Amino acid sequence: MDEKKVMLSGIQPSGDLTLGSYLGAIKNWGARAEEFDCYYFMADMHSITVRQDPAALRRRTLEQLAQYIACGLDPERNTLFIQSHVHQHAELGWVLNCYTMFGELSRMTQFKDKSAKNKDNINGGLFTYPALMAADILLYQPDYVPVGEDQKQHCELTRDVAQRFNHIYGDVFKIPEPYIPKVGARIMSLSDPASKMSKSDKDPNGSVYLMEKPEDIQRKFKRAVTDSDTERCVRYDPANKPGVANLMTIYAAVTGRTMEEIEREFDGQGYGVFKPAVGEAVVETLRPIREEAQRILKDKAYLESVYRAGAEKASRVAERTLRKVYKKVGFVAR
Ligand code: ATP
Ligand code: LTN
Repeated sequence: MDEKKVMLSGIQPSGDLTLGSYLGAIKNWGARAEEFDCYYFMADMHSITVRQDPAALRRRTLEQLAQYIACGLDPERNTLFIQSHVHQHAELGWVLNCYTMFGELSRMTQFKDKSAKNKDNINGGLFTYPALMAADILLYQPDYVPVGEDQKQHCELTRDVAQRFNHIYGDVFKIPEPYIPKVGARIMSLSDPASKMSKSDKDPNGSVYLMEKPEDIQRKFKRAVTDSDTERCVRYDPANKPGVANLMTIYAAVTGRTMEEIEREFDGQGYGVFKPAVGEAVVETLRPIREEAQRILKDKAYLESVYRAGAEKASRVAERTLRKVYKKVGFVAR
């Protein structure tokens, strides 16, 4: 029997991946392939909770797969798949909808944020999204779900739903833990350090994208909002200097240095030296990822072979859990 622990995560192909998605989530995924049995997917079914252009969604789903591989996820060691290819997600999603409470869903901050941003399309899917996310996770019985801090609430709801189900029917689901990085769990916008860096941000200067050209990345860092205090020194003080703290967090995450080391490195130097240094470190981190993703993206046959094999493996695993659930709730076996 396979004793390896299981890890699983997904990202919606609703926009181009950002430095936030990389530092908060993907960076943690590849590193663990030896130790864990890993499943990573493109959450295309989640994406349509917000209206998408069909051609753009298709293109971004494949681009995202190329970027996963370029970030170090070897398809030989990780199961990479497209959510809509594995029909068990929708099926378990429906069942779990019936075990997720209206009150719980009403408290989700992502629902509140997204419904405020999409006032003309507050659809049922946007509301019940966490039940589908719980299904995404619980189908694979994972031990850990590596995500950024904004997804902690959804992971906690997943645990509550799994515990509720287990309480009624016995041990069907493993109770998973969110796996949130110590540095980089919440990268903020470069133009507004009070809001999260996000792929659907309307302000193009707030987010840095994995596929962006080095000169554009550098320009965004040079223009990054720092703080209006008179001190103008590089010191980690998130409450009073959120812009500088965010840049320090990014620098720490890409260089592996501590906040004290960074303060020492830039001691006596102003933001005019610090900001381009952060930009340069990010450019050098993303350069190999961008180049590799561009190369992989040209090979459509390879990408197809990866997502087909991924869906086959994922489907086999997911089916085992789904069968158990169907039996427990009282569906007649076919
Ligand atoms: P959208 O704008 O479409 O809602 P997003 O950019 O907010 O998307 P995703 O890219 O879907 O978020 O998130 C993918 C993963 O990256 C999740 O695990 C999420 O927690 C993490 N993540 C996203 N943005 C950040 C961020 N700014 N800092 C740290 N982690 C992040
Ligand atoms: N909700 C996540 C994407 C997501 C996910 C998942 C993450 C969908 N299903 C399962 C981890 C596990 C987001 O919006 N970033």
